[in-house]
Amino acid sequence: MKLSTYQNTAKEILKINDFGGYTVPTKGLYPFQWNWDSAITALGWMYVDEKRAWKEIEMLIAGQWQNGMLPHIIFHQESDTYFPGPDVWGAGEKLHSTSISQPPIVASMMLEMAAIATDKPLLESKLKAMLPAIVDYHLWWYRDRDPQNTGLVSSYHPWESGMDNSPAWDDALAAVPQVEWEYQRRDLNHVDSDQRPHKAQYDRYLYLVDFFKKSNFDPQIIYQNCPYKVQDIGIIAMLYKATLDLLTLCQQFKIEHQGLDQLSKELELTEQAIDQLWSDETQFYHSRNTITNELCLDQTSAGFMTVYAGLSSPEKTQILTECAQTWANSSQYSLASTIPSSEKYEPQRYWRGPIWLHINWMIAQGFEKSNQNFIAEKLQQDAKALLKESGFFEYFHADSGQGCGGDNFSWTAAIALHWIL
Ligand code: 9YW
Repeated sequence: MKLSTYQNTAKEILKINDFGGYTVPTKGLYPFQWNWDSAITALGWMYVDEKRAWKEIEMLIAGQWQNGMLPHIIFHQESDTYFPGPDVWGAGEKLHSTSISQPPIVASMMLEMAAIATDKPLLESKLKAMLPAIVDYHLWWYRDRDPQNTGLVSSYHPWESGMDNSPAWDDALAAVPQVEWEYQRRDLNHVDSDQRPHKAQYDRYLYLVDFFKKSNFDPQIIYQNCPYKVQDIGIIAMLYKATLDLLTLCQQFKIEHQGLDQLSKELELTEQAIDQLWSDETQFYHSRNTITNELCLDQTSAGFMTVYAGLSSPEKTQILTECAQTWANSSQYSLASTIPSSEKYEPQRYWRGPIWLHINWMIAQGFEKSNQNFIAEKLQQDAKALLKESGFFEYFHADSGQGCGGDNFSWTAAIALHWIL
C-alpha cells in the first residue's frame, strides 16, 4: 500500500471517531472523551483541520473543575457500551466526568501543535484563551497531589496513570478492598478477556471509585484516607516535561498568570527528588507506593519517561540506554510495556507487555534528544512495521505483532500522522 493510503486511513479514523468537537478513542469500547487520548488526538487533527484540532482541547477544558482538575473522562453524552459510566462516578461540575485525572501531557501536545501550526493568528488566539486554564490544571496537580511539597505527585487510581493494569501497581492495588456489589463489565463485549485486566483488579478499581464518591471528592479526606496512593514515575515525568513546555508557551505567547513562579519552583523540587525513585538494585527508575514508601520494583516502560522529560542525569541516561537496547531486543517488536525478562510479562495483556505507539513516540523523543538515535530509529521502524502488518489498533502484541484491544483507534492514527507516516 502507498504511504498516502495509510495517511488517508489515519485521517478517516479521526473523522469517524469525531463526536462533534471531541474525538472518542474508538467507538463502542470507549464512547466518551478521554484526557490524554484527546491531547494526542488534537495533534493528529493538525494534519486534517487546525481549527478542529484546537476545538478538541477546548472541549477538554469545558470539563475542567473549579479547582483546576481536567478529568480523565468527560461524559459528554450517554452511552450504554462502557462501564463504569457517570452514574457510578457521580462526579463532575459543568459536565459529568470522572473524579480523577490522567497523565498531564496536554501542554506538551500544545507545544508540538504550535510548532507545526500554519494558521498563526488562530494559534495565537487559541493559546491566549486556553493556556491560563492549563496553568490552573498544573497548579492543581502540585497542590492537591503533593500537599507536602515533596516534588513527587501521587496518583490515586491505576486509571489515572493511563496504564491501568501495569505490574507496577500490583502490590499497591492488592491493599485495596474489593467491591462487594455485582456489576457487568462492558469491555469484555468488545475485546478478548486475555487482552484485558482481571476481575480482581476491576473490583478494586471500582472500590476506589466508590471511595472518592463517599469522600465527597474532598481532597484532604482523600489524601488522608485513600487506600491507594502511588508516586507514578510516568505521571511525574510527563508532568515535569509538560510544565517545562507550558512555561515555554506562556513566555512565547506572553501569558500572565500569578501561578507561573510557583510552577518554576515545582520543577526544581522534582529535579531534587527524582532520584528517590531510582533503584541501585535494578538500575532503573520506578514508581513508589506512597503508603508503604516502597519502590514498585517491576520494570515498566514508564521508567524511560525520565529520559523523555530530561530528568535523568547523563550517567543514568547511559545506563537506561543500555537497558533499552536489551529490552528492545528481547521481544519481536519494541518496546514492550513491561520488560520481557519479567515473570509478569504478558505480551498481549494491555499494560503488562503490549506495545503502545504513543508511549514509544515519547520514549523515542527522549533518546533522540540524548543522541541515542539508534534506539529512537528502532522504535520508529517497529512502529511502522506494526502499522503496516496490523493496522491502527489500540496496542500491539509485542511478539506476534497482532493488533489488540480496539481497532480504528484515534491515538494510533494521530501518532501515525505525526511520527510514523
Ligand atoms: C478505561 C482510552 C483509555 C486510555 C487508557 C487506557 C484505557 C480504559 O483506555 O483505559 O476504561 O479507562 O488504559 O490509557 O486513556 O483509550
